[in-house]
Amino acid sequence: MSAERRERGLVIIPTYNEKENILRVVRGVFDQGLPLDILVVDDASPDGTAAAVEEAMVSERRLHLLSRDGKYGLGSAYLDGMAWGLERDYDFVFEMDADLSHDPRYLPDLFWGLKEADLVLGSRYIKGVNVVNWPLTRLLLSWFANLYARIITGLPVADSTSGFKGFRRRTLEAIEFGEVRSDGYAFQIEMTFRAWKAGFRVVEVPIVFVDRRSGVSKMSKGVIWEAVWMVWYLRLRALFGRL
Ligand SMILES: Nc1nc2c(ncn2[C@@H]2O[C@H](COP(=O)(O)OP(=O)(O)O)[C@@H](O)[C@H]2O)c(=O)[nH]1
Ligand SMILES: [Mg+2]
Repeated sequence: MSAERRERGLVIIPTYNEKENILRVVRGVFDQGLPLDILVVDDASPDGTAAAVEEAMVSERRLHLLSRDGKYGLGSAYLDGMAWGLERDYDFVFEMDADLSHDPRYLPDLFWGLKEADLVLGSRYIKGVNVVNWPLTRLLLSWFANLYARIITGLPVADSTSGFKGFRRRTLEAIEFGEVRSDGYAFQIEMTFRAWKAGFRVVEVPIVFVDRRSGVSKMSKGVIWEAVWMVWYLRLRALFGRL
């Protein structure tokens, strides 16, 4: 690899029924003027999200689509997308929601953050609380979930459940995808925990998270319980040197 080669990134956007949002996010990402491609990982959305993406791909070479034949969950969508990215020569891989909760204008902060770090988290809780339009109950749940995860796992970050983040290639290469157990919010905690335990440098940059205006949440109550148990699993595995 030559030293002059410009580093490139892949933004993975998982979708399930995001037809109303996806092309706006795609546009917002490309508008940042960064050397980024996008991979949409769609789980056979009944609303035709994949068809909308395919149509846009005709005039946009940097847009890619991975179509899966059923709804297999967010964590597995990301892992499939990450494997796709690692098979190609991307230096950075980003995670981003399709519902405009993650404003593309923060991508430069994540992107440039990766020049210094191995994992950069877009964090809602480092400069106060930066969440817009969530009911108080959901905000409290998220905030306490982060406190709980921090206490149980020791992971020194303010927002371990954030799904807006970027990995350096070597960080992902060090994680054994077949060992990753979780799928919802716990997936975010688990990936960050594994990277941190492997000795990678994790940095947080502030973002403001805005709840979706179109479409509905795809997260079930089950993903909360998954996270409650998963942090103990991670702590115990790490304690016995199995991570
Ligand atoms: N491919 C895929 N994407 C999913 C799945 N579940 C959620 N998503 C996407 O993951 C992102 C976050 O989900 P969302 O419903 O907004 O979760 P919330 O913000 O926590 O309510 C969105 O882009 C969803 O379309 C899934 O099973 N498969
Ligand atoms: Mg959302």
